Parts: sequence; C-alpha cells; structure tokens
Amino acid sequence: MVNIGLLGDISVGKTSLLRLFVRYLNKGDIENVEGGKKCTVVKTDFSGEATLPGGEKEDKLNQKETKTIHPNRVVFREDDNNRAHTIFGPGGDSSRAVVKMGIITISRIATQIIAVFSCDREIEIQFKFFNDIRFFPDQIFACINKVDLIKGNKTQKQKKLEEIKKQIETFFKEKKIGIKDFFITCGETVEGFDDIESYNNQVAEMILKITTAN
Ligand SMILES: Nc1nc2c(ncn2[C@@H]2O[C@H](COP(=O)(O)OP(=O)(O)OP(=O)(O)O)[C@@H](O)[C@H]2O)c(=O)[nH]1
Ligand SMILES: [Mg+2]
Repeated sequence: MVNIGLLGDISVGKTSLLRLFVRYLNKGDIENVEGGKKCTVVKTDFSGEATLPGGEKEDKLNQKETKTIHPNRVVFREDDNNRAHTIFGPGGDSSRAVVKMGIITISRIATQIIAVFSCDREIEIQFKFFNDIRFFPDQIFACINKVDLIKGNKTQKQKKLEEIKKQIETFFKEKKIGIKDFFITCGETVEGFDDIESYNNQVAEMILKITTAN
C-alpha cells in the first residue's frame, strides 16, 4: 500500500489532478493509458474544499471557486492484486494554521511525495511553500502542471520546460533531496490545446507509476 502526498503552493492544481484521476477510474480510461490497468475507487473525500466568496477569488484568470482547507483524499484499488493506495491532497495556503496542519500531517504519513508546480507563474515563488516542510524523504517526484499555459511555439515550450526542471532539481538538491522522475501534466480539460489528451493521461500515468511500482 502506497500513501502519496500531493504537495504544492496554492492553486497549482492539486485538487484538479485528484479529481481528474478519479474521473479516469470511474470512466475506465485508466485502462487505456501507458501502464494502465483496471482500478476501482474505494473512497473519495473532497469535503475539505471551501467555496470562495466571489470577491475573494484568488485566481481570477482560472475562475477558481474553491480552495482546499482540509486534505482531499482518494483511496483506490488495483483490481488484479487487490492492493489499495491512498492519495492525499492538502491545501496550499500554508499561511492558514489549519491548512498548514494538513500539510505537515500529510508530509509525515506519505510514503511517496509529489511536489506539484504550475506553469502559470514563476517557479521561484512556488519554492517558498517547500521551505517550511521538514519531513521529506530523500527522493521525491515532481509534477509540472498547467503545461497548457506555457507560451510560445513547440521549441520555446520545450526549452521552458527544461529550464523549469533544472530549477526544481537545483532547489531540492540543496536540501539533499533527489527527483526520481518528472511528470508534465494538465489537470483540466482545456479546449483548443492540441496535446491535451496525452497531458491528461500523464496524471493517471504518474499515479500508476508511483503506486504500482512500489
Ligand atoms: N489551464 C489550466 N488550469 C488548471 C490546470 N489544473 C488546474 N487548473 C485550474 O487552476 C485552479 C486551481 O486549481 P486547484 O485544483 O483548486 O488548485 P489547488 O492546488 O488544489 O489549490 P489549493 O488546494 O487551494 O492550494 C482552478 O481554477 C483549476 O481549474 C491545468 O492544467 N491547466
Ligand atoms: Mg486543493
């Protein structure tokens, strides 16, 4: 049984990634991704989402409507061997004591950590979130989300992604933490973005790779 902690700054898309994964399980798409297999949702808990009052929308661009206060949780089972795994997605607003408590708890009980970053703002700013977390394994995974929001042509996007990877690697290296693998994802079904399906699939592939290999 693997406990995954999805950790990252506010609004990077942790809850969206979890919801997308649940959709893949419920619709059976999970069997069609790379390394896919039949899995079943055992339990989901998104009750820790709080609706933001209209005026307080933190992410006007994305029309963000909720923020995570208490950690989200998804439990699923691999059908062939009956192994169950849990993914926890605490909120990112560590300035709130109750949210921070969730982050600390999850960072302690998770056996695998995915550090989530968003391409819609500077990566440097998103590092601050990780400076407060003391309990981290030596090796973690990194997820670069909202890939649809990187500007430019294919070559420019590729270059930007390589830069982001290097920044992330350097930041964690100073903390003596290695990055086992990078995943480039899109947590939404964005229209007019060519490679959307493969980046949506990456979300499911990421979770399967981490759980079924451990
Ligand atoms: N364009 C785009 N938007 C995304 C993507 N993933 C998430 N979003 C949007 O980003 C906003 C924030 O998403 P959440 O999933 O709530 O982010 P979060 O990290 O759970 O936020 P907190 O729990 O409050 O820290 C929402 O408006 C999502 O629709 C993506 O891949 N691309
Ligand atoms: Mg959330």
